Amino acid sequence: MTGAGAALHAEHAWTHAGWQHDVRVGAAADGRVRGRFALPGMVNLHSHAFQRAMAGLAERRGPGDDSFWTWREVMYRFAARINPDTLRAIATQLYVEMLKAGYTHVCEFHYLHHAPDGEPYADRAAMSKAIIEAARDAGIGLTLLPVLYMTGGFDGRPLSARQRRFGLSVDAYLRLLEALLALESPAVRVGIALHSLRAVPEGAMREVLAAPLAQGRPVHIHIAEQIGEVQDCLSLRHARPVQWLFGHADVDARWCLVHATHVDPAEMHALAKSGAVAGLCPTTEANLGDGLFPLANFLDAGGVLGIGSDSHISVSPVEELRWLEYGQRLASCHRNVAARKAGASVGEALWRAASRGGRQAAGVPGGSGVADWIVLDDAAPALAARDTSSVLDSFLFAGNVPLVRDVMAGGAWVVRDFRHRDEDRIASAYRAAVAQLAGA
Ligand code: NGQ
Ligand code: ZN
Repeated sequence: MTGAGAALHAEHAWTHAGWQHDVRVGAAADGRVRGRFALPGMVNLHSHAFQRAMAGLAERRGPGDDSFWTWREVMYRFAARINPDTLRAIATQLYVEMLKAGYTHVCEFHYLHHAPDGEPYADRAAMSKAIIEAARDAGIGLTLLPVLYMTGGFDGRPLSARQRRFGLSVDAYLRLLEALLALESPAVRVGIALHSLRAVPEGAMREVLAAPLAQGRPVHIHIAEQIGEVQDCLSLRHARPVQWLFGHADVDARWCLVHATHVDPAEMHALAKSGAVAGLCPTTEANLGDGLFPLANFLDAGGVLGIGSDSHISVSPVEELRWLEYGQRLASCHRNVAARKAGASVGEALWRAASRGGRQAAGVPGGSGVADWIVLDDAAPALAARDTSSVLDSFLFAGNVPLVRDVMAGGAWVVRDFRHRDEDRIASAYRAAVAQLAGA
């Protein structure tokens, strides 16, 4: 923390050690912001950026009972129209929205590798580079997770026509990983991802996890989101998905198990004990009808969690954390679930857990060198007469007026007075891209 020329001067700044007072951070290279309450920026640990542009377009009932699987068909049809230019425009707008909402880093779980017909682009990293350019343009920290996707189901069936553009062999995957590692910088990290147990055969999983390039990096996987996949896994692999994964991989703190919705008590304890992050995406999980993660028992077992906006039906850490808590209240008929000790604040418990787990999942260090801050709106009525004991609860639970006024990401102010530094240009490019997709 630096002195008089600081970029941020907060009356109260919330750190992992608790609230600190009269805090000055960074050098004032691009101006100084003063505020009453500053919080560390949130990590969004799970994103499929292209899906932002279809948010709201799958809310009309189809001919039968709609489900995750019917939504996926709509999503596949939409994905089939995305190219590197539209991906860049959508992702840049999405990342601006994330910053304005209080996310300062995003883990992009990226599997749209090839052209719509399944043929690789001349530059096989063209789509990944569109993501990197988007993050740089918006000014958000990025952990790019190129995804291995090989099969259409647990039975090893080939990819469907619409899935072909996701497909990579292990060799092609490792070549892509190598190309992306060369693009790493302080703002861009690279991890690895297995789409799901449905999409990655056991042998391929082992090869990728054993590859020298993969060592020491975050490993993300979608798991046990839907009951149907638990049933398929049981019938073909004779174990539940999380149980199978723990039996076949060394799951440790490098891992992020995205969703992990349907876990039995033994799986939940194994996950908590492993130190892996449970990557919870409450608004998407609600939107897709996934189910509820056993939050209270997981927290009591010492489990690590983080949040993601996944399909981007909503882009707000406030909404993710609020619905994480509200889902539990609705299901259990109790209040204040995420706060596990008498006197504890739910808002603080949620923000602390999700920022710690998010950083772990993203592979970015936390601690005193943090250059990612959000400053809340001093003038907001919802925060009137709040102090350090109540501000996080009011921030997360009191209404829907945006309360994030300024955002510093990677040491630079990217949002000042509710405006992103380039939001008009980026929104126009986004509108043009979406108009083009609608006409495509
Ligand atoms: C995805 N999304 O990869 O975008 C997935 C749907 C799948 C979520 N699971 C596709 N929320 O899981 O096969
Ligand atoms: Zn996902």
